[in-house]
Amino acid sequence: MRKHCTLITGASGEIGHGLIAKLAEEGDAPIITIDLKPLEPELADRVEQQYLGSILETHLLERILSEYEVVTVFHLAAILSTRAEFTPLTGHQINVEGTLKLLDFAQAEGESHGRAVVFLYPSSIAAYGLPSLEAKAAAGAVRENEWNEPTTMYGCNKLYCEHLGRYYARHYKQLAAETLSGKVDFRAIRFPGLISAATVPSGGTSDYAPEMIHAAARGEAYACFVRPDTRIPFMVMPDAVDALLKLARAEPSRLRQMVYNIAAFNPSAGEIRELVLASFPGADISFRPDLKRQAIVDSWPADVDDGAARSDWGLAPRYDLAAGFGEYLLPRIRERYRR
Ligand code: AKB
Repeated sequence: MRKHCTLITGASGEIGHGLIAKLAEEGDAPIITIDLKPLEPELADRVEQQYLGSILETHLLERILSEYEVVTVFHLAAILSTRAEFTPLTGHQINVEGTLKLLDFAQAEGESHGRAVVFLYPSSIAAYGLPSLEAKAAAGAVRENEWNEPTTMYGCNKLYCEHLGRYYARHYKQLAAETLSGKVDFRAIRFPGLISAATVPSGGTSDYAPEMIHAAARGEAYACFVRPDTRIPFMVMPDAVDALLKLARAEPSRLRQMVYNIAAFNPSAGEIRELVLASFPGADISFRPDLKRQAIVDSWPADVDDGAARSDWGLAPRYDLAAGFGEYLLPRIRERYRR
């Protein structure tokens, strides 16, 4: 008999870090992971099996299919927005072809064990594309179906994969004699910029916020690559992980859509600097905008309407900006760099 489990791809990345800790603590099902990089030893102890390799390797997925009955997939593996602009074809390969492989894997699992596999997909505010600062200011809190014209490869990949997820869930092989759809229960969250005390991101364009905070805590100078007035939504990692788990566990009948915005606060880069200075008074934080990365962040909304997530599956971030800094980031980051 194959064993029930939860599969996490891209497990050694930022979200994986928090997710493994929380899932292992709750102990619902054994966790198996796929990543190119091994997990840190402390996390490795909490998973049943690590598969080292790429999500594009068919033999890895086939091995998992033969050994495990995967009940839930958290498909976190991705190449983020800045990195994908330097290597768009690789970005497309990992972000789109990789997701297609995982959706196909989930379909095969669902067909073999007869129940829908819950497939959690972290999409992004990068799925939006506002054409100008005027449009961004006028748009306010954008809804899921507005401004879906991303300017980055990563944003295009995320938006398209949301459609692929919907296809697998509702329309897969619609001309076949028997109904094959319904074996993938696709659920996506459009994440804002994320800030973790445990990890520093790399390859993203919302990275200026976590980079600024971590640099100050390490006593290093930081030149922020966007203007002080730049504003996008953010959330701290524990709330991001809670949101993923809440959506994963939501009753299907409550979900009126497949893709949900979420956010917790939306400070400007200047406001983040002020907060960091209040905690690290000597911090050397300046602004040296990189016009090209700035243009990407300017195309993302200043705020998102996450009313659907709140009413359908109870999104309720615990941390606003002040609590995120005071109760989560600062104590944990101070502790981290004191060691
Ligand atoms: C990035 O900056 O690429 C990501 C994102 C906003 O999805 N953090």
